[in-house]
Amino acid sequence: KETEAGSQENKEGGFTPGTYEGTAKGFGGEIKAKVVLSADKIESIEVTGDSETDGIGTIALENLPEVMMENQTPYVDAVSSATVTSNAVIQAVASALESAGADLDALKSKKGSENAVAKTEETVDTDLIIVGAGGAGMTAAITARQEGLEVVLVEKMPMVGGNTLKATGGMNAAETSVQKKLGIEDSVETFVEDTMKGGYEKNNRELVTVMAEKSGEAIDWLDSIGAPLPEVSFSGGATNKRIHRPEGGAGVGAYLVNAFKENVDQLGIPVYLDTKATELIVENGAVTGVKAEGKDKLYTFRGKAVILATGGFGANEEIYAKYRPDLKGYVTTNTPGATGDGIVMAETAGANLVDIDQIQTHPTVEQSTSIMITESVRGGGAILVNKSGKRFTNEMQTRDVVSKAIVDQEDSYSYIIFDQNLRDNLSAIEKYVENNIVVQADTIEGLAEQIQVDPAVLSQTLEDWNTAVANKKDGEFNRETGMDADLTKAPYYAIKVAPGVHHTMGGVEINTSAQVINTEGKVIPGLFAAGEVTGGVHGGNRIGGNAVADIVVFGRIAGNSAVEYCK
Ligand code: FAD
Ligand code: MEZ
Repeated sequence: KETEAGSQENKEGGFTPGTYEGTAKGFGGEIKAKVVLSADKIESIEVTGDSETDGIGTIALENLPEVMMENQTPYVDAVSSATVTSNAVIQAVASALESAGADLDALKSKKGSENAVAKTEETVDTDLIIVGAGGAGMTAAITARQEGLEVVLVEKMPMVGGNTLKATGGMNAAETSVQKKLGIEDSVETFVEDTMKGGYEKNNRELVTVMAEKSGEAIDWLDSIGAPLPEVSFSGGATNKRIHRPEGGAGVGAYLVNAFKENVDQLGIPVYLDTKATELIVENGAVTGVKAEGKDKLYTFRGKAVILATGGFGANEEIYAKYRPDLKGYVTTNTPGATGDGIVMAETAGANLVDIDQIQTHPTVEQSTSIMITESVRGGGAILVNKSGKRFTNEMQTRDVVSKAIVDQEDSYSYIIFDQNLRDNLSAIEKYVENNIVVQADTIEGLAEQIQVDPAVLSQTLEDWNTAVANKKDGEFNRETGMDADLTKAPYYAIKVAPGVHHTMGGVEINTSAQVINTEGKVIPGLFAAGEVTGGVHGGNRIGGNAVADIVVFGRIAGNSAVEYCK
């Protein structure tokens, strides 16, 4: 514990020995962290839940060195399951360490110096280095390897997937073989115009056009690698049914990541996990490699080209609150790895940044767990009501508009209401039930009582809504999509929601070949980028379903462009 001014190096250890406890709200209940400290190290961390949150588990002792500091928040990367890398676990451990008086910054630098002493150096020679094993990175890797390049993937987390793993609603694509089969009329032009309108025309139209034009073949490519998306629904801001998802309404992200990883493994692409890229190597103006820090090694990856696929910075409050101070204190839907490292590395190598202040909130996030309630629930027919039990907006507008509508309600929250029929058709909902964030009742009145709204008002709201669905006319708010099914099949469900930080639209400037552009408007030789690390596609507001389209389309383009460049 560094209590007074003075240098940390003068101290042996750094803790006051003892057992310290911290708590945080999460998983519908309370998370407790018990941290045992000796003078110079953390001996153990145990994270448990109460009756509501039972089964959180214990973090293994051998993983303790992995208590890292990200943005001055301890991030327990020992916990690799998506459910428990929740902010609640992180906050509980942080609060225990803080009650021990531990200086989190000092702990970070202490760990850094410990690592530096222990680490050996290794140089890896290859053709193409891809930083970030999320959706864009793995798509690019598969594409480039299929064309014969030697490829390595460098991933700072202990698992692949990034934010892609959390994607739920689906992937937008127009004029697809799937839409044709289902008799859905749509066009590339409408896709472009919806995206430009949703992004307040701030988007780079050339990039948007490429995404829309190549989205149909991207759906076929996914099919060819074992990841068909055979169902199509509505997302906010889309004129037509365009968001493609797995059978049964399962979350799209985990499904795609599984398929990507299988292909990566089959193609023999090495994945360096727990390996954080720290710097791009630039020689004679061209990018030729990456420096990275692994658990016990310092790597120099040397090649002919680099693709940055490091995602956005939606988990980095320090950065997003700098651009959007109003978002300080918001929960985030993002994984802890979304800290914007690639943007910083690219900028250091001369890249131009675009739309960096454009940050999106998702309107329906359960606040104690940061679990996002997919837009597909509204696309499938759910409504939003305020604490009086009344609808207050067209739920299918773009997410910036719906987020604002929720924030403008008394106490700035809303309930999303749906029925058994909707649950039956959208298996993504089961995760919400498993996490105890769903209130359920056999009647609407019973549901109203549980969420403490006037039963007569909620019943009238549902009756009016079901009439609007039957007449295909929402006189109150002019909703036109997501009205295929009424809400009449018991049991009825409600989840309390409010907005959370969700997507960072800005990033590294690229051209339509996914080449990175410098501040003088010229291509940086050897450097490509794809996915949320880039800016330009989504402009001032991303349409739901467009990020997965972006990562698959531009992941493939980046892979192919790198192949051409390397050859
Ligand atoms: P990521 O998938 O985030 O991958 C980036 C990877 O880079 C990560 O694994 C990260 O750990 C790694 N990395 C970062 N820095 C370094 C470094 N220094 N060294 C090595 N590795 C590094 N979009 C849709 O279109 N449809 C949806 O249904 C949808 N649902 C979503 C639901 C949630 C809860 C969230 C958070 C997002 C959702 N999105 C959705 C958005 C979409 O998932 C993301 O924008 C997209 O998946 C980003 O993909 P990516 O490959 O660019 O980045
Ligand atoms: O694109 C998204 O972020 C999206 C569709 C999220 C969701 O609501 O499922």
